[in-house]
Amino acid sequence: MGLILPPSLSRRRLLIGAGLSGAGLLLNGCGTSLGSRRVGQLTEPLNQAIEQLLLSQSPVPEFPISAIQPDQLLINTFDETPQLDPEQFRLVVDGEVNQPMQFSLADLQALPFKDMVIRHVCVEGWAAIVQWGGVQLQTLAQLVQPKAGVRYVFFTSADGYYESWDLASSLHPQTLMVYQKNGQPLSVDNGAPLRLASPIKLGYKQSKWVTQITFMNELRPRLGYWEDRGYEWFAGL
Ligand SMILES: Nc1nc2c(c(=O)[nH]1)N[C@H]1C(S)=C(S)[C@@H](COP(=O)(O)O)O[C@H]1N2
Ligand SMILES: [Mo]
Repeated sequence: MGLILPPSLSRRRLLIGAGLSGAGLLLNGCGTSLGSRRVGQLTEPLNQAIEQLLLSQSPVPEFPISAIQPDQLLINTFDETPQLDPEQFRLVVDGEVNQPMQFSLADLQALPFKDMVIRHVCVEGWAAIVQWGGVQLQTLAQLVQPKAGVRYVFFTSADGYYESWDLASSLHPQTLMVYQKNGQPLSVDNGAPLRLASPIKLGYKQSKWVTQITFMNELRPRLGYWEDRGYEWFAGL
């Protein structure tokens, strides 16, 4: 199944907006650095509250490639590691949106690519400088068009893990859904096919094996796997 686009947003328009030819995109779906382009240039305006958020957030300073610490990122998984077939994988993006969609890995790789070198910080007392590569969550939001009342985003993972984030943090320019780590395809242990990565939240907010992203007006009843066991919900860095 291909990328389902809303009627107002043809694939052609998306490609033109992203500055790519269709052929170039098919041959080289990732690796083109279009991350600096404002999402507003990509499609039509979102609702006003979201436009406001996109304009108000400035990026956290990143590290040079030479600062990456490939051996410092420890695997931290609460239970069994799920094995997802990347060919069958679909990311569902739904909830309080005008246009629920689902994305194959190829669909995600055809969207504008962004990478970043940031510090991952686990509350258990370790940290690692990592390069992550994928798609901005704000790009996905742009496609599904959250309704005016949306304030939270809920992430469902294949291992039973779950997380919720405030909308502003979710739409931060460095909050990414990633399929690459340190320039390589993401490993299963690190969350393949798709995980969250962001420099503005602690490690436990960064869900691995994400299969569903749901835009919501209300937060409760479930906050997050660790939050429901006493950890802080906002978990900002
Ligand atoms: N689905 C899922 N996501 C998860 C976890 C998990 O157990 N399951 N652990 C979290 C914690 S506490 C951390 S520190 C990071 C670790 O990511 P890594 O294993 O790729 O280093 O993943 C986070 N995301
Ligand atoms: Mo963690």
